Amino acid sequence: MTVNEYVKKRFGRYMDQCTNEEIYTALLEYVKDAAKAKEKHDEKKKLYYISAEFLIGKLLSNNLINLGLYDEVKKELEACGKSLAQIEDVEPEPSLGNGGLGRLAACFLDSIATLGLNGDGVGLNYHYGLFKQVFDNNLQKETPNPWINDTCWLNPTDKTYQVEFGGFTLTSRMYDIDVAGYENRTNKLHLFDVETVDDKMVGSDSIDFNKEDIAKNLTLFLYPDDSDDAGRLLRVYQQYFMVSNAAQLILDEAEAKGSNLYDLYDYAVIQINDTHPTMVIPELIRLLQERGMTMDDAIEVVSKTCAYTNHTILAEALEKWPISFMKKAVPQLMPIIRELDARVNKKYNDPDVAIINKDDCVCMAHIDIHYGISVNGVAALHTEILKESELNKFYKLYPEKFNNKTNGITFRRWLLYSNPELAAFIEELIGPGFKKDAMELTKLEQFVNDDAVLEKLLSIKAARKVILKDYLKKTQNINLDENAIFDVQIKRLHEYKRQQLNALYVIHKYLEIKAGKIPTQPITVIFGAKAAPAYVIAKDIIHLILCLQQLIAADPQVSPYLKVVMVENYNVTLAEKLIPACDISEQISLASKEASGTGNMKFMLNGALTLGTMDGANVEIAQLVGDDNIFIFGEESETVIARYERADYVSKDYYEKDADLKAAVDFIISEKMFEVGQKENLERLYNELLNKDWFMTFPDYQDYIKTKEEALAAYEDRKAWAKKMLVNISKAGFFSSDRTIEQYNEDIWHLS
Ligand code: 26Q
Repeated sequence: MTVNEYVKKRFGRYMDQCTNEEIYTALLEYVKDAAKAKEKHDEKKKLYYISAEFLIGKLLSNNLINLGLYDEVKKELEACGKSLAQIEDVEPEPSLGNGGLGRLAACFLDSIATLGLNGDGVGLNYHYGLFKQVFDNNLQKETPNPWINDTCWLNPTDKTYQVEFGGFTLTSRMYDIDVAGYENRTNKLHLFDVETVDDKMVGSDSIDFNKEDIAKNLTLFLYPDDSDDAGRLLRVYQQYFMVSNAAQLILDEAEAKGSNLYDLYDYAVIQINDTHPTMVIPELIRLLQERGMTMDDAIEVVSKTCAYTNHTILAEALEKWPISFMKKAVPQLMPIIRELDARVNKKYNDPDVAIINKDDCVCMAHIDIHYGISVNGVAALHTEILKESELNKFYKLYPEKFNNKTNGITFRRWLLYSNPELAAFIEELIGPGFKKDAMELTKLEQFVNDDAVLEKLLSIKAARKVILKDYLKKTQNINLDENAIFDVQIKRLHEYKRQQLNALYVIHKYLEIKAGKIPTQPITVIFGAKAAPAYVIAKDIIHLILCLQQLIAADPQVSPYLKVVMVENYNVTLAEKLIPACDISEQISLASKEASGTGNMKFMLNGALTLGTMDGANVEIAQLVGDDNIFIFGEESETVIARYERADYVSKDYYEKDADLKAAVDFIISEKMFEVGQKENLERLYNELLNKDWFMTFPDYQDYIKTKEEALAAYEDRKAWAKKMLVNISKAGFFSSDRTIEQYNEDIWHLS
């Protein structure tokens, strides 16, 4: 059936007489049917990728591409006077993730299906996801992001389970979203929910709600505010709800395929995405005992089934839940956790590797490491740091469990969909093979001295800048100058990611221009970032950037040469527009702090050059492209780690010795800034930098300025720049999530 026939069947009219909403609804059915036809149910062993976050983005175009229907649907719509882009605007973007970890899970589902592997995602059906960010008076405000309606990708199923908490029981329901692989099978993302949840607890302009009534609030939001105990406790309820459902599903499916449960690991492998799903381990042990297994056997079976991915080296992000929380929310797990702890203590007698620590908290990662088959980091440097410092004691106990799986991204979304102009040009040069085997991009190297190819690369970039300009004008009333260098930093707002360092550069440049030093080329510094609602300093950094944006835009002496733009509500849809248009990709985390980063890979693939520290996967990007094709600055991870160990960093010393740095920092609390901003926020940020600067922006400041100037100067030699772009694109194949997933399968999952 054609789309038009679907439309006619659903609405009794043909496309040319339908609204975009109606066409979207019909297309949704069309795609769901096409995806269903590619489901498979015959393999014995299945991967369950359990994650509290799946930042899937809009799905319509992605599914059309993967199902091989994109071109024909686009043409059919055009023939009826409709554009696919307009239909796509109807689709809301679910915000079922915070950032990197959630987007990685979504890329992985795409690659798992694309490689034809039997693997499903399991998570939660948050009604409002994360929050929608709005700017008000240069401050971030949070509002709900509803995305579920009658016409969405969720398919209700008949599957329901009982989930018991301390004092009450909830009935769950499973909802499924199809995951269509690229020219391959369809898998599922299973999202669990409770029907008692009350959407009306949330007003339209605030994310406040009563945190006590679990039956009514359990799946309203992703990670609600954790600044108080009620919010933190709610997170424990969410996590247990997720994994209890997952565990019941896994056991049901294994038994249905003939497992006697003693051989569970022949039917299931569970990837635990950070520690958020860790309770699946004690929960499975509990359920296996309920089904008649001894504790010894249950522990042995589960220990052969679960694998853990670590995504962070920030100590404060390693989950530790107070026993008091666990006793209240999930009392039935406590005897099991105590038993797991007792066994560890008996064997190793070392409080550092115990499951329950001296503060009576349950160390979630420790459960995963002792009772799992694998522990992996997400970039080479990250895994080395885990082995050598953060998790060194565990590495000594279980060297064979530790392995690296450098992150990747799906090239379907981050090239074929988001940059069709570049994808088509690559295909013209080296044929279509790179779509299935990303390493074929290396064939582009042969064109590194081909002027016509270099010219074309530049013209594609220029065209993408105009597309971004038009999009931001239309959606956010932002004015961009397409002739400026686009310098982009888009990621969650966190001090370790150091948006504040980039902001200090902006101030430095502003002061230079005011002093009469005019840049040869206009530069636009673009930010996109959400801050956690309770993260005060992160919100102050957003305030600083928004104030700079206003101040500079209003200054005719500066604004022709320097522009600051902070896009509102940065999300996957915006990333898809920003990344193809970027010249300079800002990856400036403090070395040792960013586990991997995945935005860095998306930018590289789209021909942006990295300005970055030797951190996370930047290290591997630098190795691949070579020194001439990347702009590296800043102290290296060993230096940083040693300085933390010595605990002798005094930011004021740097400030007092460097007049340029001092001027930039002082500007934060200048009269000019107070005219556009809030004194309280700006002073708090100033004091934080001057007296703490925990993520060491000052030691890297001068090198950052210098290296950024080098990048801006290099941009002026357009041909040399285009060569660097080409080298970056040609080396990006390694960062395909297809490669990452092949490695997970080869080393950990062993699916056929
Ligand atoms: C922790 C404790 C209590 C509540 C919540 C959390 C929490 C929530 C979200 C901890 C971590 C996250 C998200 C982490 C994340 O996104 N990490 C990123 O993962 C990417 C994929 O591996 C990496 O590329 C990034 O470097 C890493 O920061």
